[in-house]
Amino acid sequence: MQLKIYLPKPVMMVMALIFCLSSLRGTAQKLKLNKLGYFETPGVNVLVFSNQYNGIFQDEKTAGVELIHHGVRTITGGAVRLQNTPEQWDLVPTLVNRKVDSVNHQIDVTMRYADYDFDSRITVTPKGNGVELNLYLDKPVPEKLAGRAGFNLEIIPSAYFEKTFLIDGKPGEFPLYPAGLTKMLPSSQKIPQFAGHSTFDDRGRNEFIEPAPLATGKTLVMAPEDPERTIKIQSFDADLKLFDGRSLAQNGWFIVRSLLPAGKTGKVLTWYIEPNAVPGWKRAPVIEFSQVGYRPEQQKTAVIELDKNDTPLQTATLFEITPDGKYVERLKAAVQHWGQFTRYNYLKFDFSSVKKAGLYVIAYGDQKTNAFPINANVYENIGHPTMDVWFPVQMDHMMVNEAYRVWHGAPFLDDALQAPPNHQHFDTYQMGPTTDTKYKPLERIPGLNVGGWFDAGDFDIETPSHCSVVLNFVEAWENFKIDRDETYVDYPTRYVDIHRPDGKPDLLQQIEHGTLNLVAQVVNIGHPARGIIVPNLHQYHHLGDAVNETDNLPYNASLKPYQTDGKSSGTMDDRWAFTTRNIALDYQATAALAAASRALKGYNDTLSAKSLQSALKLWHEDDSLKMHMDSAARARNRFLAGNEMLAALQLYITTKDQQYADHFKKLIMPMLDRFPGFVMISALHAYPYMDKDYQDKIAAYMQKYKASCDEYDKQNPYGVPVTPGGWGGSGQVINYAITNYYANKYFPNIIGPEYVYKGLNYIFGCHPYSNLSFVSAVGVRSKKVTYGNNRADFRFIAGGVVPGILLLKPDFPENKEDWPFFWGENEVTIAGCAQYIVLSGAANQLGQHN
Ligand SMILES: [Ca+2]
Ligand SMILES: [Ca+2]
Ligand SMILES: [Ca+2]
Repeated sequence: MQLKIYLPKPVMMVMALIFCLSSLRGTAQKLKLNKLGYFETPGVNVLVFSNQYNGIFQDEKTAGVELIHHGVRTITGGAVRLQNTPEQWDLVPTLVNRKVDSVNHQIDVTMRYADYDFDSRITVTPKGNGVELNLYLDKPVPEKLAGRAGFNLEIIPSAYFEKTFLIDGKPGEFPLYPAGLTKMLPSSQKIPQFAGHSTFDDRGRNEFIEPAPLATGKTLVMAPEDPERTIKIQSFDADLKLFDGRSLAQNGWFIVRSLLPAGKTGKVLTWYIEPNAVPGWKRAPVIEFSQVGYRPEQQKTAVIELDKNDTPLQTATLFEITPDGKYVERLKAAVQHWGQFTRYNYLKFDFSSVKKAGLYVIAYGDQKTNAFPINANVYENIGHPTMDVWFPVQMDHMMVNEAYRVWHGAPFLDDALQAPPNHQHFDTYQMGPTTDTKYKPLERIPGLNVGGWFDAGDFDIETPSHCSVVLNFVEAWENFKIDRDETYVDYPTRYVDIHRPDGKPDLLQQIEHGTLNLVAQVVNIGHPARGIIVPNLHQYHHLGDAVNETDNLPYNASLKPYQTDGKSSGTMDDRWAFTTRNIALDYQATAALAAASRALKGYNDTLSAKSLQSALKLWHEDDSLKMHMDSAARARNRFLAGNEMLAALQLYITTKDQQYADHFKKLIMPMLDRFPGFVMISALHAYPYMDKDYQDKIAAYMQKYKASCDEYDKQNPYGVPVTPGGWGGSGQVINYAITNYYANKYFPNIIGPEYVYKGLNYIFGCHPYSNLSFVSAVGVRSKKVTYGNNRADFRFIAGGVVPGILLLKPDFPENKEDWPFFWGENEVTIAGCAQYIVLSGAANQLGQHN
């Protein structure tokens, strides 16, 4: 931000830069240990294991020693690691102990590799204009790790693209694309990856790749040309080596590393790390608003996010942009102080009084936002990219074409083999001690290569998500009559064409596509599978056309690996069906199948009938299976009661048989008492179908529910649930807005439409960190970098909804737009997108009711 004032003329620019580098540099303040347990000076925060490796998907690049540099998290993963460029599934240390010593201004952590009985300790303390990091060993590096274990810092490549470095004074440049040297080593030298899996397809050659360093020396200065990114690292003992992890994995980072010496104990490594701090630096304010715009009658409040050292201005201004390009002031008003949330201070600018249709910008200080509309129809198109493009691209077992582009061929025609018992899969699927099917381990289960969607950025059939998608789509079909036709689907040729009407509503076609796979599971397996997924880790991280994740030929044990007879192959790459039976999943599938049977009636009567048959079969079997469960087993199965309730409700709506309504009421009432926020949406779904007694009971809850909604206004400036965890909270906000749509529909005097608009505004840009819409290609400015299956291209698939804001401990909200590979921030999922379709329908109906 500060540099901008030096940039009006090219000549001044050089002068100014020299001034800037020479005068601003020497005066940086020393880092201080703050109350939140990290080292801080304006522009530089050094975190030492404020965040830990949580182990769900191994290395999530949000742990260890980290740097937030002028508002951007540029370094993570500072820890003892066992590879030059560790991949996601390489071993990570566990944190044994973390001590924050506020007297001596030191953070001290002990980490452990249990597999190698290897402990190490680092201390970090401010020194000069940076920090000193010391590494201690009580016992020497274990023999197996000698020459392997080192201290690594990981640097996000996107922050150093088009920038340079000096190593011992010698110049170099950070590569935009990996093209460094690598060498092959025998597998015997490889440190095994997590649980014996391997990310590398060595084609049977028993070898692995090791990247060579880009540069080696004792002093590394990164980006000396950019004061906001300049970092100096000095090692006083071992060499510093700079690596590029992207040669092994597209989500790899730049790594700076020193090997730990063999045979030594005590202090074995000292680094001095000096991230430059631009004196007096303050993060530029972020003006947060809905990129989709606003209806004239709705409340319109921008949230302005300020650096905690920034002094708030008194006012903000709304300009209208006229047809001849003039900015005409329509409102200048005082901003209200909301207070602090995470690390920022927040102001609010209310421009609700402006109701005239037109294009507007918000100005605060010397900043103006991009233009956005106020108009009655702003929500009209918000669901179209998701239904027209995103869902077709996710369609499994089909070729998907869009104009001149083929998104993917028809994949996974070799589905699927029976997963063996007692198997833990790396995508969290699990097989118990029995298969619960008639098939032998690795025997082919027929009939599964039909329908379904790729789960998310990966390509598995995730059955619980499928059930949730089908339920959401039926809800959108029945409540919002979304009958748009922009997709062509042809099953005989397995061909999907985007932007090509075929006379059939796309929403029904998607319901059909999901139901085809669910019914195939129940018919061929006997019950729903937890999921259908590739068995090998070296397949799972697949990027590119899904048709190549397997060879698309059924496995034939009589052939050798990589050998084929044209019809089958000897490569064990077919997906596995994880079939251990789970009654909670059965109930969820029952609900989805019962709902689908209604929507498909009159469209695909055969599938509709099979769907209801499958639902009833599961319901009756589960009734008897449940008898064998003791209360402890029931309690362990935490989704059991909730899903049983969903199944009862959907069976009732479909069959009108009173026993299901009674069952539903019996289940929901105690849950409504215990988890009102979680269950309210189901309670409201049921509302129009239930008797007066039920409706009165729900009405009695609504004041309490409203009070719980109003709490959010006290928790954060957005007035919606902003949740912590390893996955951003867009889904919770969308669920909140949909719940409030129904609450507003049935109880308009208690829950006003603003409880829905707040959720819409948040998703479309009025959220922390940036003001981008979290739905790609929806709103004037939206996410252009997401974790879809095209993430290696740093692009998006239109209509994808990202999880959004990750709240990193202790106080840093983040959603990267120059780095797609944080799934917790950027991974688009079928369940999230289907829920968003319901919200898009609700937003449009909300307009009609008001
Ligand atoms: Ca998955
Ligand atoms: Ca269609
Ligand atoms: Ca195959």
